Amino acid sequence: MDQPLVEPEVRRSVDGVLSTSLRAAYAYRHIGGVKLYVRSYEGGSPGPTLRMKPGETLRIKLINDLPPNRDWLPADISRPHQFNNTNFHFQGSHVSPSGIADNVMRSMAPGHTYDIEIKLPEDHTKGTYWYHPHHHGSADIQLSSGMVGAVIIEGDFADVPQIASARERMLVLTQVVHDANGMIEDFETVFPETATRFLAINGQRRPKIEMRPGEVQRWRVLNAAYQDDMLLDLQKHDLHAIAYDGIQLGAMQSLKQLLIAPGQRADLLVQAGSAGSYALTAAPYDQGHPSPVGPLATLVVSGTPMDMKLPSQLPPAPLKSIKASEVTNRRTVTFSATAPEADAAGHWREFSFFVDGKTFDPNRVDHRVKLGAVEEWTIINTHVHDDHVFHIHTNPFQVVSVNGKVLDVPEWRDSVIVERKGGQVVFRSRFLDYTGVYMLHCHMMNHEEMGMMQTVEVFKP
Ligand SMILES: [Cu+2]
Repeated sequence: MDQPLVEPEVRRSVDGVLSTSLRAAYAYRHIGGVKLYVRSYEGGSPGPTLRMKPGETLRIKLINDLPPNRDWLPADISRPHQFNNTNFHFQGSHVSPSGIADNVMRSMAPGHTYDIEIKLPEDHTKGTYWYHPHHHGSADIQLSSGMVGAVIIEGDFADVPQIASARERMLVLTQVVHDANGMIEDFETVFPETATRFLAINGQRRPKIEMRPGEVQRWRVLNAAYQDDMLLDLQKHDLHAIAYDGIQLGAMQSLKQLLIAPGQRADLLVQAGSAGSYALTAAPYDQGHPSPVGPLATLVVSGTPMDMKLPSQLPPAPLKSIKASEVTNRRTVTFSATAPEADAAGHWREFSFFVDGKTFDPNRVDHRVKLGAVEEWTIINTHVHDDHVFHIHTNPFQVVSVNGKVLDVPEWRDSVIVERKGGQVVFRSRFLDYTGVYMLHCHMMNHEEMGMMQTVEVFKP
């Protein structure tokens, strides 16, 4: 504890291509006085941060060095299984979901090596994205083990001197869980809503973030936690959001606290106050069960003051707002669950999680969307006990209303909280560039693993 924050290793593109390997294997990791032996990328957690630009290609050789699976495929595939299968998802990217690109239908078996090639379009939004495994059956166990990493698509805010000159920090937030042996070998280790032992940033427990008085830093915050929301609070400091989910905001939002759901990103400007130590914490938040709380880091402000300023305005948001008159089709998606009376204290086998009343079936197409469509979707959560986090691949969406209340400024996202007891989120999305099959799901990985996921097929009519 109180060690300086260490940022993940950075791997960059060269001549338009980011070519790298990513090895999935067990590794020993020391964190906050605990020794873990868990599935990892490149022997650590988080994995390397990938930095590239729009128009470039990401080429990964994914080496699955995990041991063979020793269990068979269960009759019900929404029972966690075969924890050593993996694959690769580039979350938030607007790229092909097919072939060897951002295709989460692929199965990467232990003992084998796989090529991944993802081409970013020239006009891709720039900001903070991330990657993680997405194999149904094992994704939850692998994420909760720390198999997560950031992707930075460079070039946003280049014309805003107050942001361009700010020191950048990559902050990857995770929930640390493990069994008595420092391992994660059973779904029971991750499922109870109270399973979290402590929270971590960049695989460190309560590191120290240093700033000078008056200094402005840009914090790229990624909630890579496998299950829960975090309500971020920086003692005596405001958090100034400039982008969500890798998409620039048109105006800075200054917040006392930031609620960030699993899967979401927030780019924040922080201006250090006077010399002193300030706690960055996850404050209490009720998401149906209490979200995990506790210290994340300590901001230590010291040294010669710096004369820096927050920007007075931001450039226009990069994606064009979708007007109601553009909408060509509407649909509704309902999240629901059955839970025992004891809810959070219940055993995972007592729960079921559904989208539109069904658990996930990779051989079924749940939504067919015409290429070129502009759609308005209403997401409803009828589950009484829990908020859920709607996430969809390939195309971001613009949230226009939450619980019946129209947002003053519609918000682009790829993941959004849908509150319990009938909470509703309405968004609009364009399906213009890519055909193929991809996923929508709850980004609380315990729920996704137990079936709260659907397929979407975009087809050329
Ligand atoms: Cu959920």
